Amino acid sequence: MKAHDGMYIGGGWRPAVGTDTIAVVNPADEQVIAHVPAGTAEDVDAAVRAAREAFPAWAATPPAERAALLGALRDELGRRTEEIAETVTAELGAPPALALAVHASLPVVVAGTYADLAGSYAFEEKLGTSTVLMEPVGVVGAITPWNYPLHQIVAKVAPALAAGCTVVLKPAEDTPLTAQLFAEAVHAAGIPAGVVNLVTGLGPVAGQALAEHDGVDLVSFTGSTAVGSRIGAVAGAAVKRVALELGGKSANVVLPGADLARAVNVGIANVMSNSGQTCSAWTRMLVHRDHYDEAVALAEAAVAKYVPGERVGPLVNAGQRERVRGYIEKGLAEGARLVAGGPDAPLETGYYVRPTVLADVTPDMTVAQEEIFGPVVCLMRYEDEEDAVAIANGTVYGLAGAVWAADDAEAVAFARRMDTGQVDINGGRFNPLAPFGGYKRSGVGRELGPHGLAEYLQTKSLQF
Ligand code: TXE
Repeated sequence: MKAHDGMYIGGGWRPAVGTDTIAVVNPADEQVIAHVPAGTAEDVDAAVRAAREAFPAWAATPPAERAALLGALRDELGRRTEEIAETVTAELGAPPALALAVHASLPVVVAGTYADLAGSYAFEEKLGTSTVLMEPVGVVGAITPWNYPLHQIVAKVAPALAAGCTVVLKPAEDTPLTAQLFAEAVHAAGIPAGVVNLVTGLGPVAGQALAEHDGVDLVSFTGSTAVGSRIGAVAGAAVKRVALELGGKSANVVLPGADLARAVNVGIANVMSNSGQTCSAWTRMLVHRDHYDEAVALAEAAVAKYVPGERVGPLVNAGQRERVRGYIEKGLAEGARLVAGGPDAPLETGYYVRPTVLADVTPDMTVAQEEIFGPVVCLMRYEDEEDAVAIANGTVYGLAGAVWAADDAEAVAFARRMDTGQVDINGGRFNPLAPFGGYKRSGVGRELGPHGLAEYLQTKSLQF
């Protein structure tokens, strides 16, 4: 597969400082498809310098011009959707239909919202006798994961650019090729040199150097809670702004009176999509005891449609596959009942895991508490609404969730009691303007829409 052998810094591809490379593997057949340079602290330093140099002019660029350039970026991404989809399929293993419909297309929509917002956002407001200016924070260090290789990048870079910040991006080591395509689109869109810079590399080397760099004013990180908490500590010590989008253990709450078949089918589809590698996935399905057995039967039938190698892709790497299989084994050892799937490998090659339904999961089990990040749904039984609220809120996470009820008002009343950042009401619908982010240990800050833009601004009040 096509790959650049350098870093995109200061508006061009330049050679990496070191000679180490990272092998990019196709998780569906375990073959090496490309190599990219493994960035060092020196590469990160060069990129941060370029971003610092570009910052004053970019911050002073009128919002309407930034909006036009973001519109050009949206168009360039739109022109490349097929190439992006093929690349995501190759390095993440996403089935082609999902790669095109979600991985390649969603970022075009998100870039478009920021093209619009850059032009319409109120960067200045009057409050009594004062004028409040919303100014860009400065240089952003963006560290992204592999699960939605392009979306995670665009959800950080587009609002940062709309705000007037410049960026150094360190994408996940599993999916650097999509990040290189993004840099190509940035270049083709005519975004000025140094405004967006890309350093590929390993988390503990390039990622850490970026998070610790004095020239970075804000670190925006999406990934594991363990690494996020370390980045938060580093940023806190340096009194640097930080945004963290971390793990989840979202509850899909089915209230009595809801359309049970729809709730179960959509709930299973939600977790199976992207092989369960979605931080907001509704991994715990909570059903009232009167409807529980029917829900288990519906879940068993629904999951049968998800065939590994067809509708369900592999996990991103062998480590993630082993982790997920380990969780399935642990769930069974702790007393969960296997309804479908299991820990054994469904195919001889590729990092596949069987789409799995675990029933009779109780809140004290490891599988009810920890993020599995695979195609595994836990069915839990509740006695009454109080019990459902306690179970839904009974983890350290609070990223997303869903409520199904006889009508929206009843679902909303329940959603108000959930300690979580986003709730889909009777199915829900993706809205790129709606803020996305965590309560509790799911993170700090919000992405998407105007709230996502505000993360990259700092306020100055002028007193008259
Ligand atoms: O994440 P890491 P991993 C969760 C999910 C998954 C688990 C582990 O539960 O099973 O995390 O995945 C960079 N300093 N999520 O190991 O390591 C790394 O290079 C700076 C949830 O892949 O957190 C990559 O770019 N950066 C999730 C990014 O952090 C470091 C998405 C994420 O990798 C670093 C992915 C360091 N010391 C995993 N160490 C979500 N919230 O969507 C690593 N990185």
